[in-house]
Amino acid sequence: MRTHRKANLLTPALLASLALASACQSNGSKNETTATGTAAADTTQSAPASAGDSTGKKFLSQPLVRDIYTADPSAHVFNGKIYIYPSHDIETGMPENDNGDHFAMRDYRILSMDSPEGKVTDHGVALDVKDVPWAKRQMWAPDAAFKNGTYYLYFPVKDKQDIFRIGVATSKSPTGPFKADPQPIAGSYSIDPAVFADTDGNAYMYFGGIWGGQLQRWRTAKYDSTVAPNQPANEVAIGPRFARMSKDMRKFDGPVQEVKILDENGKPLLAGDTKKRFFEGVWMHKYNGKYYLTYSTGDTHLLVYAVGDKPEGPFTYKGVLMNPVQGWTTHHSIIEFNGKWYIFYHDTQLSNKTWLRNVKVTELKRNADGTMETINP
Ligand code: FUB
Repeated sequence: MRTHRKANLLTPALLASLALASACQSNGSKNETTATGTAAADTTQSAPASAGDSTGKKFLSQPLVRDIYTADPSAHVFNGKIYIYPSHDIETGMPENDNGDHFAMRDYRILSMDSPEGKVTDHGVALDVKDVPWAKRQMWAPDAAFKNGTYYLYFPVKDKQDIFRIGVATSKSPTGPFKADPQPIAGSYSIDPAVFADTDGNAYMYFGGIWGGQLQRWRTAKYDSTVAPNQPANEVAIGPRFARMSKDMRKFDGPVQEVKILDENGKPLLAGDTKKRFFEGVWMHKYNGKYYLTYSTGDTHLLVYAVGDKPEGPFTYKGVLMNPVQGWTTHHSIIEFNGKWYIFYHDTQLSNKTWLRNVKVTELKRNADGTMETINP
């Protein structure tokens, strides 16, 4: 089940988090506010949920903001500043299930920081589901890009037929507000877009997620709602999708392809290899001329990575980037800032509820051979 893997503990901290959940519901204004949270090492904060370490365990980093719930952080450096495009988690009372109906988000709020250790600013609502003509529900993990003076927000949301599509919205400001195009990107489906701008000026979208992300229902060009979430273990695992972006960044320029992820012997990963195979939350970055495809393994709760020579792959599995966080989902992004590399991720430290998450950041370290150190969050 895409539900709690770890037991919920009813503690005073959890009660505090309920108060936070209630505050989060009313905190939808567009006013720019400065968050009370600070990055990584500061554990002395006094926000209502500061005792939110409901399991008593130590966390590597602290939540970046504490007055709203945020998840799926896609971070980018625009004009020397860090912008985070997260999901905005809310409490809606939807029951937990494998479709992820309990992730019932309705808008996006953008965060910014001058540095990974700096103060975090919450810029208010950047896009609301009610302002997307084709959308019905569940604004999941977004991403953003910048080109020729325009910022692009890419977002997965279910359409009126309850099928995930990927939309695009534009703004002249990295913090919005964003205006959505009247239709989703033609040919798009499933969830978790990640747009990667290569050094040669080409841009690509990676996307997809199985189970509640519906990717298994796209074996052909036609959506088939009858396909079961789990593939037979001996089948080649479903891969993330990849498409080149058009020059105007609003369309796919060419066909959507499936990305191949291979094991160390050059054989495609199998569906039964659940600690290595792709589930959701893909990200792409380039380091020393190599393409690093990082992603979540979903029901085994790992962030792992595979390396390739071209943006379209194939990619060869290399190892675990991050061990499981507290909470069912794990989702991340990677940026370089002032010569260091950082990973933005989330866990459920403030709420201990799978669907009420908080974003975090920590440094990502590499070995001389380009492999990445495993992070214990
Ligand atoms: O936030 C909803 C979904 O949970 C995302 O789209 C997935 O990547 C997972 O984090």
